[in-house]
Amino acid sequence: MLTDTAKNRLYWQMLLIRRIEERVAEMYGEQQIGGFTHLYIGQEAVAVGAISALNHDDYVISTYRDHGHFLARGGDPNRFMAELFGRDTGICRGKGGSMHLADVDRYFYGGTGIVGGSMPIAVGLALACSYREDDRLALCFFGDGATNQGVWHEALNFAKLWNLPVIFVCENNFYGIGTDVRFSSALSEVYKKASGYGMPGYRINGMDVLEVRQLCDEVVKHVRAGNGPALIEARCYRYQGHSMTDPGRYRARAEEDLWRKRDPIPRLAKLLIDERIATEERLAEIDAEIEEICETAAEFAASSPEPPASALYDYVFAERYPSDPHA
Ligand SMILES: Cc1ncc(C[n+]2csc(CCOP(=O)(O)OP(=O)(O)O)c2C)c(N)n1
Ligand SMILES: [Mg+2]
Repeated sequence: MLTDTAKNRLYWQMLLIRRIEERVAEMYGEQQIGGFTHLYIGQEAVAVGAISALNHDDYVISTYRDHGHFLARGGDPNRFMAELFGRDTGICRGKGGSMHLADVDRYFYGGTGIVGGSMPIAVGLALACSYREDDRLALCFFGDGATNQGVWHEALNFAKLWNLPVIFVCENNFYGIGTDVRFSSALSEVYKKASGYGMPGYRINGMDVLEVRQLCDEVVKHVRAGNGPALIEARCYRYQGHSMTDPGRYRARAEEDLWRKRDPIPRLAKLLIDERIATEERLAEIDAEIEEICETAAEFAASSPEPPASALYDYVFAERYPSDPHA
């Protein structure tokens, strides 16, 4: 059973992701942010529900749609926005951008532009956990499109063969760019793919943060107890196009409207009010607090310096961090 404080926290985190991404879209329009940017709006319940079930030192690995995962892991909104602006104060000193957020202090290993690329990283980290016998696990996010990549199948096979502590979380939003999952995947019910590798597979409503959290609590316990990997398919929907440059004309308007009615944020707001955990006034205050955080983040990013030209070759090789003040 979750405490009232925990439920409030889930709400707060989902709203932060929603509002900060709305700000990202605005900043992209103003050309403050360039390059590829993939919004997570609509899918917030998956990141927040799943990551909140972890310990602080479990590993989280993400895709290019990584803003929500980074923020749900407790990443700093200022350094997040500065990274998208390509500034020196960004979480990766402006060299990663939207698709390559990483925060090693929070065991958040990124952010990758390669579809399915999160899988072998997660399995490698889980192998390290197993080798060290340190009771930690890795949680790996990916999309429905990734489940047709060769590396996806290799990763599941290896993870089960070595009985590694890794949870694979598929965010099935039914599309890989403009392609409906039914046209790209021979088996579009992703959770069933787990049986091909002898691991449990679960399907959940990814628009309900409490359902995501509850299932993840159980799966985390199961995996941490040494029972090997598991696969979760969270069915969800991205409200925007694939990336900022995609007008998304391949989806029926009626379908989009249907999923908007399932929005995870008003859903939890209603529950908080019905269960007398929060009042309308308190929810309005939370909204105002978050607006302030987004405003501060945008100002921080805009007033931060660009990386110096002398930093061009930093981080090219892992052993050399010449201009890193923390080195
Ligand atoms: C190996 C590889 N192939 C193709 C691409 C181009 N690409 C970028 S996103 C994408 C769709 C992936 O869809 P999905 O896994 O469902 O994730 P979603 O975007 O829906 O979150 C493709 C094909 C890529 N980045 N990497
Ligand atoms: Mg998809």
